[in-house]
Amino acid sequence: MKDIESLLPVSGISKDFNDWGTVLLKGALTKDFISPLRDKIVSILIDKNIIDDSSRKWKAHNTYISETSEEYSDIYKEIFTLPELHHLKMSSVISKLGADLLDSPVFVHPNITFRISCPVQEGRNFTTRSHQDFITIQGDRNTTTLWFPLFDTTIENGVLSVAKNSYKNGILDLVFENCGTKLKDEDLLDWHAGNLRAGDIIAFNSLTAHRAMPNISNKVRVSIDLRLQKVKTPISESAVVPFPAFYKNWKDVFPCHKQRSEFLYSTDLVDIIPHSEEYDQARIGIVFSEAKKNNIDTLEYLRKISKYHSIPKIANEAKSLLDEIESKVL
Ligand SMILES: O=C(O)CCC(=O)C(=O)O
Repeated sequence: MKDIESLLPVSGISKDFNDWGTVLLKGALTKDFISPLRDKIVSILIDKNIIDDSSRKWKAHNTYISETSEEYSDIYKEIFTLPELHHLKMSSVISKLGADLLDSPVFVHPNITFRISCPVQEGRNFTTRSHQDFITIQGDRNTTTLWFPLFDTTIENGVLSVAKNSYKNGILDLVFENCGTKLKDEDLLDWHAGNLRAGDIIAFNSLTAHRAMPNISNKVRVSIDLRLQKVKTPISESAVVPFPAFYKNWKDVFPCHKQRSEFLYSTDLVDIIPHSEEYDQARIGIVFSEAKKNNIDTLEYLRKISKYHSIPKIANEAKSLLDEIESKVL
């Protein structure tokens, strides 16, 4: 694996980004810019007993929150409604960075995402496997993610790793891997990772392969994924609504009119297109066929699909496979 620093732009941000499908933007955000959100998230995680109150260093308690737990839903909702999270996506700092990367005015996706990655434990390693975002995000292939940690993050702490030039070969094949899928030929890719400071950003194209390093430290890693794309390009209908498993619509996220007028903006600048399930079928098919062999490593993924998948037929199939394995094996 190569050092992430070799993804620092040399010929210009948009030129290198366009060429490599990823760049490192060092010190792109100031501590003042991210600390209001970071402080709020720290308080929530202390409150929920996920991190240790005394250290202020994100030291994890001996807990593991999986994305299918009730606890995760509560934390998700609490963080997703923080004004500080939505201020961030609406900031001119972000749209200026996006414009520099894509050489065009940009539309920032309303669905800003955050990740809470707990240290891995025996049998609980849900580290993000290698994948391409296009499968789930869809819309314009040049949709770009800005990924940044909210505090200094090391390789041991589970930083994100990206594969230079990997966007050039379209959609890549997947294989089954503990709890889900990974890219079949991931070992052939040109991976880059390294320690990041709070304020550093990794930008990558929606076809760029990326994965997280396992969090083998004793600290929780919290990071943001913020997506944006050139104006007047297609965007999937699913990218402009809040996470459907938790919210019916934006009014549900922001019941108060004042917040709605502050945090919701027009989608007129992009061209909304239907979301296609076609791209996700391969991934789900791989996991379902593994589940039919009673592989218990599929359990967490089946829980996720049965709980969150928007197509009832797929969610129901995941649920019945889950019940079957649990009755046979556990
Ligand atoms: O932070 C992670 O573990 C994964 C991030 C990711 O997959 C993304 O930003 O698309």
